[in-house]
Amino acid sequence: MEKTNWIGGRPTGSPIFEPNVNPAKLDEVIGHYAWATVEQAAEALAAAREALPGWAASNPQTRSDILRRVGDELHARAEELGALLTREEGKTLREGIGEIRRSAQIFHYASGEPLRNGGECLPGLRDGTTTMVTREPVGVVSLITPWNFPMAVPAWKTAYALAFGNTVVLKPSEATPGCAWELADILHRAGLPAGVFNLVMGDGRTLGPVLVDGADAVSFTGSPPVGRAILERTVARMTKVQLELGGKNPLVVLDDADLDLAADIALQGAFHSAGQRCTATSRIIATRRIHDAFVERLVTRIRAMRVGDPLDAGTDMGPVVNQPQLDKDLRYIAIARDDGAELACGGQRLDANGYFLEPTLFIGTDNTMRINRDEVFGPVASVIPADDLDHAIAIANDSEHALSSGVVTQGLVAAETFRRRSRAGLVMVNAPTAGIDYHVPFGGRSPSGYGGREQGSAAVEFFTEGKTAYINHGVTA
Ligand code: UN1
Repeated sequence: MEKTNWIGGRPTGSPIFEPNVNPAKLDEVIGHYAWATVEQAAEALAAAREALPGWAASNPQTRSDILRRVGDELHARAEELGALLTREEGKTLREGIGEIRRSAQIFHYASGEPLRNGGECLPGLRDGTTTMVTREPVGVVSLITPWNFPMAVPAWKTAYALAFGNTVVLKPSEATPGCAWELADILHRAGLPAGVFNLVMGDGRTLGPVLVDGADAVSFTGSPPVGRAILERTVARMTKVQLELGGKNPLVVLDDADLDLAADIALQGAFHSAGQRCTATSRIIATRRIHDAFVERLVTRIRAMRVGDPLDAGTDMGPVVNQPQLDKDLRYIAIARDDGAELACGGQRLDANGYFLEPTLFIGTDNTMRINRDEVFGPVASVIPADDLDHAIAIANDSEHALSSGVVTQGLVAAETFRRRSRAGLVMVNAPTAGIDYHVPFGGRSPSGYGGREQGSAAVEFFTEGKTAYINHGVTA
């Protein structure tokens, strides 16, 4: 099965087609996907540029209807597309279907934005004048998305970009082009005019510079080094840029926590989706009094996890996404042991016909160890002991990352103290650090995030430009 790019409303082939391989069954090829050339990326930008005036001026009802239809189709096909997502990315089928449903909800929510996109009207300070503050599309936007949420991240960037009248070139991760291709297909059948949305699949190093240089705005979710390279290019051209980068997310478990709840929350945050979420829990900070009892509960739960084919209903954790990621996970497991961390469970690769790794927990770690500094992006977490709330907050905030954080406590004062003092963009109280709602702003503080939050009420900031008008109509009565 060959899947092409979408440029100017047309399926467009390429000299290069690459296989998309199931990380749970390495002999299973899901399809062959066209890798766009640099020239094709430029053509996609040109098509988006040509389509911009028409789409920017389109009736809000037209935009709303198209986005709603996209959401409807995603809902209707959630099981089928969830299975595709699972086969290309490796998260469990329940998570895959959940991600498609979430993407549908994102399109439905965003379908209201064209109608809600109001402004402000204020009296001018000179007699007989009024000022109006309105919003306009930014223009052509390049959206560059990661493999770990192959439908949800393309959905939440694309839905808002289109809602506010921008035209789009989307480049999904080369590891998971399947969901983005389906999204492109659905968008076109939902009635999107040619060129409003373009899909170029392939290698980021080749296509990235063209896509970044040719856009009016760039929204990227992915690794910190790539984010920094994009930032430098966009700053030089004064292009609007939004980056969602790494996390090293702490979960604090306090003396008064419900320890079963804490263990459930830690397990979900650290190991669901095989830990491959920028919001995943990787540093579990437990106060000394409950440390051993908490670790015992967590280890029991980890040992009970069934790792295997993510399409099987009984599976709790699938494979990691590919060989480089598996290598990185194993490298960090070795580094942690070398640095003196104690392996509480896991640590081994499983079945060689897929990239399966045991869920892995280290104890006896401190916050200076590399396992607690660098983002691993796999099913690997560690426990750091702390004296009390103040000490735990100091450890939680001592990181180069500031995306998500969590606290487990039954105390209102401790929870509110943590909420205020945590230096993260997201704070979870008695809830996992990962797993977000689609209707509220999402993102981290620098350097985990840059250029404003995504989704909910925040999306309008990035995907529009403001205009302030002064109107001298002369009417004072
Ligand atoms: C979630 O925690 O549900 O790449 C979403 C990521 C984030 C999305 C996290 N952009 O993991």
